[in-house]
Amino acid sequence: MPYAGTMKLAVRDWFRRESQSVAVEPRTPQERFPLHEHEFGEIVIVMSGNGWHILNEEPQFITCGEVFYIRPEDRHSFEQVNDLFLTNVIYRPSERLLRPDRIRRLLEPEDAGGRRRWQVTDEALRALQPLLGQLARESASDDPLSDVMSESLFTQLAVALCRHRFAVDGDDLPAPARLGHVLAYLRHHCGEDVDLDELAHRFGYSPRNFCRLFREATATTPHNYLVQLRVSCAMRALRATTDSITDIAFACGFHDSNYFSSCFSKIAGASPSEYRRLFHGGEPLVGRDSSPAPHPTKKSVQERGPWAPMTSACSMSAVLDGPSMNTPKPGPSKRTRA
Ligand code: RM4
Ligand code: NI
Repeated sequence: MPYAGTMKLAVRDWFRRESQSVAVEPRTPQERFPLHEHEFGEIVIVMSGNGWHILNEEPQFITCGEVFYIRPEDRHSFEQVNDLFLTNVIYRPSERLLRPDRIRRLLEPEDAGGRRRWQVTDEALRALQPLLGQLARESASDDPLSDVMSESLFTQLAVALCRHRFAVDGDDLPAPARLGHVLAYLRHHCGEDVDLDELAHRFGYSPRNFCRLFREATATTPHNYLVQLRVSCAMRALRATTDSITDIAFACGFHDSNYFSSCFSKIAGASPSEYRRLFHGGEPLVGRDSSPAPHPTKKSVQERGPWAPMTSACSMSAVLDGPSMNTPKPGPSKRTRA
């Protein structure tokens, strides 16, 4: 059994009492966290920064505004985190407001087609802060009434997320979400040539402002974000197809397979062919670090400092050097997406 021995986070370690069904776990920042599943459900809201989230074997490069609904049976881990600030809202069904059918209807309405990865706009993220703050305070309180209050706030949160979320890989974004538009555009078009200066201009940013605001929110540069997206696209293709590595490099927006291999190895800790081999040998991962991920410990919510700020300090780590991705390279002509 490939998953025998996966760590399971237990209700008794993460909830304060039997009657509690919602708790908030701010991660400021989220450290690397090994593969695990839970006895409870989890809403992960990415407040700022970036990192690799492996969800049911699929590596995803994530950044601010993304929202995940993690089911108890899902397995996930966080790797290569870079100022990644999250708010985790963990929940389990109760006899009161949060009956299982109700949770399901709120978090996974039928018209959502089973999607669990979403994005909310920067505006919506800001608007959610007071609600998340109140939920954090209530769920940390000893007052028994706060259990019901937390459930009710959770319901509000679920509705607010439902109203404001949009598909992470879609093109139809609400108007005020400028940075969200840019992130979604990059996710959607990372296999194509992307001119970042032109993109900034199109969304009304000056080139300098664009880089600064982008880095404040995501802890990385637009260029590096694009590289990481292209590598995650390549990881998917290496796992799901038998296409040649060169074809995959081109289909994922690289113009030079050596440059692709070097970016890939830096991020994945394995060359593309090794990665493919390891995956088919049952060892999928990203950034196989020599140091083991720290074993997680439960710290109580009160021990943790104030509420996560919206933006983290601007960190420039993880900027990959290499030729600019939007300059056409000599060599084989660009192929179309596989
Ligand atoms: C961890 C990590 C896990 C989450 C627990 C509650 O730091 O974010 O995904 O399940 O907290
Ligand atoms: Ni988790």
